[in-house]
Amino acid sequence: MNDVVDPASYTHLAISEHENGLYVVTLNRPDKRNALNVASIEELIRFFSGARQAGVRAVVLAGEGDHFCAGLDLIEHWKADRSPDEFMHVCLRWHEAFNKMEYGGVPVIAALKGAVVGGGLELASAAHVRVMDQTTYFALPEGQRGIFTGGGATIRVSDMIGKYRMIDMILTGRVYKGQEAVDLGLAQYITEGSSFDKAMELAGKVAQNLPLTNFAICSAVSHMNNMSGMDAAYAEAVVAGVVNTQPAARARLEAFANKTAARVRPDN
Ligand code: 1HE
Repeated sequence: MNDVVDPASYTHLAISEHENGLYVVTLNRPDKRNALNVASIEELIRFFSGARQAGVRAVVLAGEGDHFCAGLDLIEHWKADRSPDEFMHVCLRWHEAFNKMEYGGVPVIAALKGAVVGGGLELASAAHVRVMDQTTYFALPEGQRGIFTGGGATIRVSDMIGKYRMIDMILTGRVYKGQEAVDLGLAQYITEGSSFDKAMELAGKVAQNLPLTNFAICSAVSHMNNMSGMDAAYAEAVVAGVVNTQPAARARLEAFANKTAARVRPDN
């Protein structure tokens, strides 16, 4: 077994393999509401850096217990009494982890419940798809804690809901939940029942796509969003040149031509 997907090599993450290269990665510090300590971030970096090469085709990212993630491990941070330079490097490791998720080319579907707050929201925002349930709530309590976001909220949360809503969240501690959170873009799906079950269903579908196609979707779109329109159009043409001519796509195109492939219907 590739080391990267060996559950025994993780302490703060639980890793389980399901069919078709689907993996569930679970934050596994429920006693601490899955707060992100330094060691958890290092484990996320390790998994997401090697996932594609280890044959992972889709990931459901979940949290053990009632809450997805309570953000930065405030107790560890308080006890460490870090210097500015030390905390800058902590944040750079967070960016390393979350960039590996967003740009790594393996689809990540977050199954959200309970608190998705502070760094927990930053983590969720690095996933490609977010599924919430009726217990899920989103907040940026940094303002109240006397600190600031350091795991990419200024980029990804602003991108999801707009700069001024993000500023309001961190300034006033505003909480979003329910359908309003979906309407704003904090999640793409809300479930009556388990967000995990829905995330698994979506991941199962996604894992059937060709890996190179998923790589493009879960890497190129983010890169292109960082480019000028002209450069993004050029890069899109290059990526489509590679992806749309891949040998594995020919069988799918042929099935469409032969009328054996599923058609796109309103109830798909
Ligand atoms: C923690 C953390 C944590 C819980 N760091 N230990 N994030 C926050 O400001 C959110 C802080 N947490 C909470 O508001 C609440 O804990 C929850 C709403 C998430 C859950 O409430 P509850 O009543 O279920 O649990 P609890 O009793 O508050 O906490 C249970 C234990 O988890 C307790 O530890 P214990 O050893 O005393 O049992 C808590 O100390 C521990 N715990 N949350 C450390 N966050 C890169 S910059 C990012 C900046 C941020 O992320 S700021 C946002 C931080």
